[in-house]
Amino acid sequence: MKPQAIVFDLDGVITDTAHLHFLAWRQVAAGLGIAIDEEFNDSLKGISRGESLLRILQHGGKENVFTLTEREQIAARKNALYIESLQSLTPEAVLPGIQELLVTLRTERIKTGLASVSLNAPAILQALKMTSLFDFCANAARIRRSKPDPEIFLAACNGLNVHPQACIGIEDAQAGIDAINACGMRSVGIGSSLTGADLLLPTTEFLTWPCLSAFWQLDK
Ligand code: B16
Ligand code: MG
Repeated sequence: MKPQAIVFDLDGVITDTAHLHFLAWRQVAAGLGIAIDEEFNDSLKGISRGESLLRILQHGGKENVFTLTEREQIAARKNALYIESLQSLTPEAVLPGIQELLVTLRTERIKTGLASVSLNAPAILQALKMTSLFDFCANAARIRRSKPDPEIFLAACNGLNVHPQACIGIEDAQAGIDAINACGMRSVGIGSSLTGADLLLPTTEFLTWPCLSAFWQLDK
C-alpha cells in the first residue's frame, strides 16, 4: 500500500525562507522599538503574517498601541522587505533531496500538495521552478485560521481529492506538526526539537521515497 498523497509545508521543507522572514521582521520591529532574535523567530514558523505581527507586538509589550489599519500598514512594510529579499531566490535554494523526492513521487503516481500559509507561496514556487511538481497548492488567502489549526492541510487534501488518513504531511514547525496530527494525516517532522511527529528526520536529506514508503507500511 502507498499513501495517496504527500502534502508539503513550504518554508523550512521545500526551501529555507525563515531567515528572510526574520530579517524583514527584525528590521520592521526595530523601527517600532522592539528587538527580536532568531530564537523568537522560531515561534513564528507556520504562523500567518498578521498573527506574527501580533506576537511581535506582544513580545515588545505594545499589543494595544496600534489600530488595525496601522497594523496592516506595518505588515505591508514587512512584506515589501520580504518580497525584495525573495528576488535572490533561485532553484539552488531548494533544500537537499526535495527535488529528487518530488520527481520520484511523480513516477510512483503519488499526488503532491502544498500546505503553506504564506501568501507568497505561488511566487516562491515559481522562483524555485517547482510549480509543475505540485498537483495542488492550497490557497492561503482562503484560510481563516493559521496552523496549528488543520484548515490549510484539510484544504490541500480537499483539492487533491484524497482523505487525510490516506496522506502524509511534512513540516518543520511545531504548529505544522500539530495541524497535521489534528486532521488525521500521518506526520513527518524535519528538525530535532519537534514533539508529536509520527516520524522525525534531522534534515530533508533523509526525506526519500524508500524512507517514506517504509514509514507508511508501519502500523499507526
Ligand atoms: P507571508 P509556511 C509561513 O510559511 C512561514 O513559516 C511564516 O513565518 C510566515 O509568517 C507565513 O508563512 C506567512 O507568510 O507573509 O509570506 O504570507 O511555513 O506555512 O510555508
Ligand atoms: Mg515551515
